[in-house]
This record gives sequence, structure tokens and C-alpha cells, in this order.
Amino acid sequence: MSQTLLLSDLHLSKHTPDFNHILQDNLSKWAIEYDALYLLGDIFDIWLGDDIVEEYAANIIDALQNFSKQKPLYFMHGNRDFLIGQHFLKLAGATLLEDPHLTKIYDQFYILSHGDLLCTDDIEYQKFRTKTRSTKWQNNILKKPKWYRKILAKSIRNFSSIKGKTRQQIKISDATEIGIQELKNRFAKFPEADIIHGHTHRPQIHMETFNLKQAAYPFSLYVLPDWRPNICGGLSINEDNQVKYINFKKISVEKM
Ligand SMILES: [Mn+2]
Repeated sequence: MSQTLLLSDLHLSKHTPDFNHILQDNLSKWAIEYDALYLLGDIFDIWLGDDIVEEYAANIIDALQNFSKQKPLYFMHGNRDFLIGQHFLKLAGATLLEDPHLTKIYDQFYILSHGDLLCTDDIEYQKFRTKTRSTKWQNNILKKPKWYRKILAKSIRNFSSIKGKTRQQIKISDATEIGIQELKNRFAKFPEADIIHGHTHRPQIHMETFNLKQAAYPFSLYVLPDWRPNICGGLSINEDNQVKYINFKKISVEKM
């Protein structure tokens, strides 16, 4: 049966060799099993420019390139890897998607988003996001030396790390109904479109609860899982429009 795979929030780095191998090993299988792969942001824990590519990242790029030679690969920026640029995309063979992006997978419309846009209660973060997504700001940063950009990495991480945050601060890092309503309004011509996003690390399938006031149609909202020990997964959509969570990491008996 035809199926498509969507992943986000892998947060890969040189400190996650297990996850890196799971991705690399699976990519060659996925090229056979899936029609396409969507990477919806924060694939890397941090990305400071295409001119700073560590060995672990080069290996991942190779595996992505191998996939994209066989099947379409789509890529959307997250709040950690938004400095991924044209050089990376070309090497990986990935097509960049704007956030948000409306697409049709088999017979169903989906609005795809990383998800940080939806966290409208986090006003400080939204200001930071607007600033750091401007071409002018990015061009300026990419001219700075590596040591400078490594300092910047700290503030990028701080905005989305729950470490040292209060319960209230953690709460404002979730998608809000206002954010979801705004997203639906942007694609008002497609009221039946479902939403798929990541970022919040709160994997869940919301259905009836998101029958919003101004939405002409009920729709489903799928939150992608982040990768953590024993859960390295994503969402698959099959040609019958069935969406399901999948886990690529076999859970060993001892750890269950
Ligand atoms: Mn994120």
C-alpha cells in the first residue's frame, strides 16, 4: 500500500549517535517503503550555517541524498535549524517548504507547519522568531565567525528548552486555539484541510476538540512526536488517508 512519512523534532547532534544511526539506517528502507518523506523542522538540534558541517551531519546529508535520488524529500525549517540554506538543500536533494505549507497527500489536504508559529502566547519568542527569520538578519549572522554563531546557539536553544522554566512558561510553549484558528483562516479556501505540526513535543491526535467556532468543517490536528529514547517515530499517511503513529526503534524487553 502506498504511504508517505512525516517526521520532525529529531534534534540530531554529535551527542545523539543512536538517533543518527536510526535515521541513516532507515532512510534506505524508507526509499522503498514510502512515496515521499517530509521533514518538518528541528531535524538538527542546532544549525549555524551550511559552512559549519560536522561529520555526523555530513553522514546524514549523504543518507538524505541517497533517499532523494529515489523519492521526493521535502524540508521545512524548525526553530533550531532555520539557518539551513540552499547549499544544504541542494546536497540533500530536498525541496524547501514555506511554513505553513498546504499540500495534498493522496486525497486529503493538509496544512503542514513546524508548529512554533502556533505558540501565540509566547510573545517574546514570536518577536525573536520574526527577527531571526528575516533575510537581512540571517545574511548578517552568516557572515559572522563561527565562535560568534556558537554563542548565538545558546539563545536559540534557550527559547525552546524547558530546562529551568516555570510551569506557566512551559504552558505558553504549546499551540493555542488562536494560533490554530489563524492557521485555518490562512487557508480558508480549504476548510477540510487537516493540520500536521511538530515542535511542541506533545504528540497527539486531536479530532472533535478542534471543531473551532469559525471553522466551517471539523478537521483533525496531528502533533508529530519528537525523538526520545525508545520513541523514534513519526506519522505515516496511507493512500486510504489513514494517519498513524509509527516507532522505528524496537523497544527491548528489559526496557519495557
Ligand atoms: Mn521546534
